Amino acid sequence: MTSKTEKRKIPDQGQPGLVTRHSSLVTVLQLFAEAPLYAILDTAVRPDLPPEAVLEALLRAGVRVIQYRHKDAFRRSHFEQCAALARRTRQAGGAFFINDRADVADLCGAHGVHLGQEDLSPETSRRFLGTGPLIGYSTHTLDQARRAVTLPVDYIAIGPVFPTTTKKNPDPVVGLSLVTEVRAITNKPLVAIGGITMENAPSVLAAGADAVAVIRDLLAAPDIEERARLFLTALKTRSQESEPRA
Ligand code: 3NM
Repeated sequence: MTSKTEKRKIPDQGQPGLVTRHSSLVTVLQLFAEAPLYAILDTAVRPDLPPEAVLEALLRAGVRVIQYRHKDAFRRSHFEQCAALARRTRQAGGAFFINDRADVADLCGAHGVHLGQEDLSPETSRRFLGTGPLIGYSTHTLDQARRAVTLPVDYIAIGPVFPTTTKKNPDPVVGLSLVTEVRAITNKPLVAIGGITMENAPSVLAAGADAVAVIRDLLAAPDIEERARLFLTALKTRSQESEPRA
């Protein structure tokens, strides 16, 4: 059996905040600059579709950062599925995250974990994962974001920006103004989430987010690949108009 220490020697998990793409290393911010759409593959939203098919559609469209969101029991089949999805995303030059659980992300060989405020803390998750894997962290207030800036996390999420029907018991809507306020306090990659649609997504980047995280407006589309392409076209047009962030 491979020990944890040996596993840490795998080159693509050996440096903090970096993602292996073919033979080169890129940061999550570079992936967002290429494709500012963070797709969340929520297993409860499209139980009719195999996650493998959804992932392929997203990768074909050019999405580079994908999260697997599974709020029910994580069975052996989910581990096997996520290990395969992580490998496939890595091959395509992207980054694959698992929600909530650093241990599960580690076991699946994911690029990282996305943590909520109620999950194992970023500090403890970092201690468990070591320096290589990426950690994303959800925040819902300016105070939480201020604290997140000081934590060993690779990106900060802020939301819900707009009302959402996807998350159970969402926090109060924060609006575009909080995206701008959080942008002002950090250079960490900033992801906005909650009720984001193709129509309102450009305004979210304009408010200061590096990427928009989307579930329903992507997954509920009759053609997910086409929807993701349209999203990216709308977002790239917007980001080309603005100055790159220092
Ligand atoms: N987290 P949709 S809002 C998973 O505010 C999640 O942290 C949120 O789904 C937060 O794009 C949310 O369908 C749901 O609104 C996002």
